[in-house]
Amino acid sequence: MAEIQKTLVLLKPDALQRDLLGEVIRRFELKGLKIVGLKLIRLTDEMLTEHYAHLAEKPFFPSLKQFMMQTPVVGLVLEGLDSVESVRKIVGSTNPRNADAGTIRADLSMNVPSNLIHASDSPEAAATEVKRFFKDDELFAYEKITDRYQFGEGV
Ligand code: IDP
Ligand code: MG
Repeated sequence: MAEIQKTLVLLKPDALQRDLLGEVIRRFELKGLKIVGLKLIRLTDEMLTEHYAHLAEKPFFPSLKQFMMQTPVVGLVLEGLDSVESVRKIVGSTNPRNADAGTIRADLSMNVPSNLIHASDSPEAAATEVKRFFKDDELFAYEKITDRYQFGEGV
């Protein structure tokens, strides 16, 4: 049974530098995901050490953190049916050269760490990551006239 979920997306410094913020957000809008949180965030070393804890032992960890601090990132919270999995599918796999055509990473990028986007990889991670980057009063609940088609039974 599908459920309405929130998921956390970060548009990385390469998306900002390459003027792709609008294009990437447009892809999520076209899917019908609802933007319930949106802001610029200046990431700190401390935030990144927590966020990328699973990569702490990798040789590229320091340069990954440097990359993520080059400019502010755009934080997005997207709501939709099974949005965690849907967003990961639209984003594509980590290495853009292996990602399926049609995904954002495959269509618009070709390198790591510059693969444009972070997206939560499980409902548990999404809950933790939304809280990590957004305060409760930065999340908005509102109705769109399309909700019945996108989230309901379409009648
Ligand atoms: P994900 O972003 O697809 O979930 P993770 O394995 O969680 O992938 O890695 C987080 C981020 O770290 C990647 O999106 C990418 O920017 C960077 N990264 C992953 N592997 C490498 C690597 O081998 N070299 C440099 N950067 C990497
Ligand atoms: Mg990840």
